[in-house]
Amino acid sequence: MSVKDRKWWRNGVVYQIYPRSFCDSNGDGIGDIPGIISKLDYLKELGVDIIWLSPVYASPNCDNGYDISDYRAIHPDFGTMDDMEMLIREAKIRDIRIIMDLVVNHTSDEHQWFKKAVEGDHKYKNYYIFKEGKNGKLPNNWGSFFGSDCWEKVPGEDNLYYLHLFDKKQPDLNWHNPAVYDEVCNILRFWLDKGIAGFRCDVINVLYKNSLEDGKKKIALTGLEYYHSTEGNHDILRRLREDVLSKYDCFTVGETVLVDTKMAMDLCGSDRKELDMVFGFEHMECDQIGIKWFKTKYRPKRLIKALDRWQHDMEWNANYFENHDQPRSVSRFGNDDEYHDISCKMLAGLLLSLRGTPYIYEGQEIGMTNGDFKDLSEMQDVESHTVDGTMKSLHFPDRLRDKLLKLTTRDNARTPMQWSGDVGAGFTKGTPWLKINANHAYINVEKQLKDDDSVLAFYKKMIAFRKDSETLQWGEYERLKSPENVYAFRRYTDDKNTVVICNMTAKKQPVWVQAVKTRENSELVLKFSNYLSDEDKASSDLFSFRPFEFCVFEEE
Ligand code: TEU
Ligand code: CA
Repeated sequence: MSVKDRKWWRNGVVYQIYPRSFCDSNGDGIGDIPGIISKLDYLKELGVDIIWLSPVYASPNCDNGYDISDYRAIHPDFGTMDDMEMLIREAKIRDIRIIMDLVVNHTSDEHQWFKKAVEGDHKYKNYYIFKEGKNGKLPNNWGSFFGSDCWEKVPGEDNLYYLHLFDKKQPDLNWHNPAVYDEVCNILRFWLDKGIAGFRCDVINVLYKNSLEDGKKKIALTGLEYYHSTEGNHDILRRLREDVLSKYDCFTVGETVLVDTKMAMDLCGSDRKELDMVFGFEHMECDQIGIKWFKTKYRPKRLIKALDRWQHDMEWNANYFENHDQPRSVSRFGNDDEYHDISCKMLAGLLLSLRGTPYIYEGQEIGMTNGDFKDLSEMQDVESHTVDGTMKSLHFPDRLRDKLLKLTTRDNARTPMQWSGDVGAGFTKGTPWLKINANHAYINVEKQLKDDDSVLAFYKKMIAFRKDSETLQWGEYERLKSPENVYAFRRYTDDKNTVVICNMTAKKQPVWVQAVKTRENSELVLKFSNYLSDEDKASSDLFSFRPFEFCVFEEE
């Protein structure tokens, strides 16, 4: 499928900032907006066009800002509204746009709407989903995304509960109520008028619940069939676009949980007029059994298969290997030991060669690894603590519980950004809110800025290479034949053909490169690679791909 419309958000490189962990300007241990402003030049240098800012709104922080108590206020930990306006201005001066997180499946239980609702105010009661328990039990058998049930008793009531698909401090909004729709339209306008260039829309395909019946029993997310990508949800997305978003030069990327490519196309195909692109999760599931807390051995061919399916089926992709909910990609799909740098570079090359908008998560550009937590006591993630409780109640052996938590905790991605090798990692002069990884001593920005062969330098070069390449930015995609754990594909336009080959393993892999050219009298010429010495390779037919080798060829 081809996209004719060359929008800025299609060839832009996006960088996700998790504000708490990015840069602390005042020594309270928490990253903040002035800290972000101080790093804009760094981002510009890297080649970033768009920043996705995770929530900076007022919040009691039970889920680090994904529990919003005021959509129009900045959390004092992060700064003031003046700081936010300054950030938008300073970014604009550098030609960087900012998108914000839109979290409207739920609010915080400390939002004034919810407070008024539980005080009995009729108007606001209809903003949320309340239901009576039945026969001394919860209103239904649904399960939450954080691995618990999803009903909490309303304080002061005998038998009245509210629905929360996430934490109990995140009550779900009632999207059957037109007043909720109007509130959200106004919130969108408020930020768009301030110069925000779009939104990353949190769990945006579970807003509209068809009914509150008991669901078919499953190990996790019982009840999903009643609220997952419902017709009512599609309708909301279409109306938000028509009524508000289409009036601005902005875009939306939906975080759409549990969708296959068919459902994803229904959410962001250009004919649908709903979202502009979505984050799929299939490639994130390639090392798990059923649900995300059960990890299995990573096999590259599963990752390749998922990536290929999305590349092939989607009109346009939002490509990512990391975000604030996922373990670090080098610890997961690469090698965070012997082949650290080279595997990071291969993943960078791959990410920036795929068809779609690339999203880089803070720290990914220097190859930050999973956290080095001793045990749960060093983790802050509300999900990890809830899941731990559930595993305990199911009598999981201690060692297994500990192992699964370390592999899956979202704190793996949330450890403070490693700016330098100093105490505090150049992130803070105070005590960091979450433990800094000890490897900041040798994995850090300061060191990599001085090294032409660093992961950071490679990201810079690869971004620049992509920006120079018509095919990588706009070309079509086709998978090519290759050994099982080697990912080979071409990106092409009518007159240009670019071949990308990634060895996804730590073993050598033989590949007949010239066998995949499209014309008889042509040759595939090596243009870019993550290894320094490639002379021996440039003209040979049988390439022996070294561990995690990544190469781009042009057909000439
Ligand atoms: O995450 C939604 C979500 O379902 C998952 O992708 C997430 O990994 C979660 O852990 C479920 O297993 C979004 C946000 O990205 C996440 O940080 C929030 O906690 C969540 O929504 C609730 O707002
Ligand atoms: Ca701070």
